[in-house]
Amino acid sequence: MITSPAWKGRKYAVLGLARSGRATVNALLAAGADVTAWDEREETRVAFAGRVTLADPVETDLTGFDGVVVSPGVPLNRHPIKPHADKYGVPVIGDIELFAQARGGLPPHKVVGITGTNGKSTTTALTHHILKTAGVPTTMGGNIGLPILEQQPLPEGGVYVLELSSYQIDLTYSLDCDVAVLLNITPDHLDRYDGDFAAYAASKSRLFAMQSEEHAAVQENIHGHPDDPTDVWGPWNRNDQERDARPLGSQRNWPALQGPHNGQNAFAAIEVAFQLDLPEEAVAKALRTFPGLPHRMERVGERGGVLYVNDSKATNTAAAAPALAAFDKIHWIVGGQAKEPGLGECEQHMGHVTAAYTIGEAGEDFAEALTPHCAVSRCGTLDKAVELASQVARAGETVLLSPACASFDQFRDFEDRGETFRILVNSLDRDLTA
Ligand code: UMA
Repeated sequence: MITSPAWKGRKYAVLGLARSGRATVNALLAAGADVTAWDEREETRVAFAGRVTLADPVETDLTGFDGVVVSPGVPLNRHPIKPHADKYGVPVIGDIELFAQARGGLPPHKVVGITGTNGKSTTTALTHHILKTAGVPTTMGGNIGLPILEQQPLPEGGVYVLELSSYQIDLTYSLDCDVAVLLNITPDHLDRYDGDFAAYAASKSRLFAMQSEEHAAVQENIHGHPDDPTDVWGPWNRNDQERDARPLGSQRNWPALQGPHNGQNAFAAIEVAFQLDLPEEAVAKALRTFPGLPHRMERVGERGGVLYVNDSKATNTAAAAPALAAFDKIHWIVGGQAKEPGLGECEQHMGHVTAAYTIGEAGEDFAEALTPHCAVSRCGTLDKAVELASQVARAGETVLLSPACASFDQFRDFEDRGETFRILVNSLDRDLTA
């Protein structure tokens, strides 16, 4: 656990008690802080009874509090906590800000912060894998699902790799990343920014504004504001050095990093590695051996020359498009709970799709939209789709689960859907080699 003597005797309110809130409470209590905690769900907050004062900070007199630590999932633009805390002059912060405050007490280390609309988790995991391959002590945390305060402190010379969402950056004020990365920025999460893309982009730009002058900023393929690309990003573009990445080999030899989007993720991680002076051979080896993330273009097996790929994390058409771009002769399993009508960004890659197998609530709508492009089978469920696709697909072709939809109509979540796909593939009649 990461904690700080600076919090001893201080008074904090913690709002939201899921992954990041739980880690926050544990770190603050370990430091000897006085903690008031709350979650709107009773079944969540009762687990903390006896360890903290259970009270809703919105209804608490915050005089004498040193901070309100809010979970990233609490919508700051609508929730009354921010105006309430402002009345008492109490800062509203997140667990990443607490980590920033704890840094002074940790052995000398570096922090890499990675943000962007898409590709954050892959780039974070790849950067972590490169550091490990180079023998550098490293840990990853943040939006990737691992609260940073729950991780073990690193020995001297270690590098913390943080995946940061705009929600987390909004709650952070003093994180000076040694290397900060912006992958891309396209409209997303606009409900949290009152529909204002510039406000969302400005949130991400704060990661760079917090850096001291001598620290490095890496920016890939930035899509600026549609009306004025220079509006938010102009002043922050300090990534002006050309690098020769050729000694690292070709993307063709990086199996878990196929497709143009992964090319961008890989080059961002390579740039971080250059900034951290990591040896080229280690970087080259790491790119070849990166296993990828579960449910993201994850190769789950090969049977009779047919590759099976789990991309269950693709819960909208924009997220499914990279997988369609990355493979050829695809047998595409698609459908679930649709986020938008039509094929969206997938349409431009239909030349790669040999046949489609539709499932879930949106199956019929997809079947109609796909009929002009390829052979379509209305399968309804994932088990039927895998069964049929495995019969139809020929050697050299790919069976791809990239549903372009949420999973909640038929599965607990996208992970459950991906695991079910893995089990179905593994139970196909011949042995598979991943
Ligand atoms: N809650 C309240 N009041 C509210 C709203 C929520 O009490 O008004 C409570 C909920 O009842 C719940 C808790 O707050 O118990 C939820 O907090 P949370 O949603 O922040 O959940 P965590 O488990 O702490 O997860 C957070 C991040 N969640 C979000 O940003 C929504 C996780 O990112 C992150 O991995 C985790 O911290 C560890 O750092 C997830 C995510 O969906 C993966 N991120 C978004 C994305 O990637 O698109 C940004």
